[in-house]
Amino acid sequence: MNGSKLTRRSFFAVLGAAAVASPLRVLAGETKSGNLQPAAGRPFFISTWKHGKPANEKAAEVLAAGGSLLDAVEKGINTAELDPEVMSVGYGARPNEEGVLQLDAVIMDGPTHRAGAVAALEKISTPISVARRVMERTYHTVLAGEDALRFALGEGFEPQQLLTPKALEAWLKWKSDPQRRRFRRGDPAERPIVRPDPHQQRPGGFGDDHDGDTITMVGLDAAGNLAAGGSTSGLAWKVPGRVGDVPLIGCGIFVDNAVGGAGATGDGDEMAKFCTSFAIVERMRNGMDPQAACEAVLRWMLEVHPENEKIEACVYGVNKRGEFGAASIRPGDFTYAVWWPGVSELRKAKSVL
Ligand code: SD4
Repeated sequence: MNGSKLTRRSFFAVLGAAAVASPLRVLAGETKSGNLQPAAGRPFFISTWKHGKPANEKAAEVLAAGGSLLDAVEKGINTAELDPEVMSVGYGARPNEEGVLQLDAVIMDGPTHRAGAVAALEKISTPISVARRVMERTYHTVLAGEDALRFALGEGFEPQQLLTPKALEAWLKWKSDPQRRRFRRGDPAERPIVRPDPHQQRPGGFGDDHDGDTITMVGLDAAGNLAAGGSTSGLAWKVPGRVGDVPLIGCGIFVDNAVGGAGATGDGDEMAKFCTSFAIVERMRNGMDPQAACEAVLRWMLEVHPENEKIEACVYGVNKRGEFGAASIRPGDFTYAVWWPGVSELRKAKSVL
């Protein structure tokens, strides 16, 4: 056991050193759209936003230390959940319109094609870990609300206050804005859409800063197996009980171990209607490269709802060979992180507009 860990570690170290020492092209090919791709047979992680970089690095570390790919995805995403500066995931995220944090998370395992998710979970800082328990310790796929919390407590998770002073301050500011208060609960007729309207806000329809929203991650190990996960507080100031795209299997993330995986971030209320991650994997199954598949799904969203030109919709896909692509609808929207031995970096996705 120890011997195999050492072998794996040194294998990564050699690859890492080679990647740093050689021109990237020696180790990486290019897709038609110009995205560098890692060669097959090496681990690879891709995650959303700048907090995806430390998450990928943690995932790679867990895998190199002998953890499973699921461990890697879970622990990688835990880094964003536990970082109070990431105000859209886990501890310290922005609450719903009542000032309560309700979190969504999901995990999916390629080899067994099993998945687990939690929706509108309160008081638990690491919802992806609860999602994993749902997958591994129940027959079910998604648990929601109070009963998801009851399940988590039964599994030994500690309840805690997730609202940090910084998030409380942001919520109080939002709440005291007369323009926004009009749309609070109790006046549903005046609430055609939760404020801030994600169609109007830029940057940060999902909060006040940008380059940091939901985390979704797809991981590929050296054997070509896939796993994926996601965690989010969803839309800031959302209507209580709102469930976004992240915990809906095939929307926030999806993997098919024979084909590849995909993940999404952005306006989940709109993206969920297109099962974006599943749609990308299906296009890859039918022969598209990941970049073309991502762009095709976003173009489909625009064809069906032309007003989607205003929304933040960001996606990525990776196939079993480790080729990857990423795209957003609007220019400049999407920063994502990639990791493979010797490389850990942020990239800007192409837009379809
Ligand atoms: C949601 N898709 O709950 C998430 C939000 C998000 O970047 O991804 N923000 O709608």
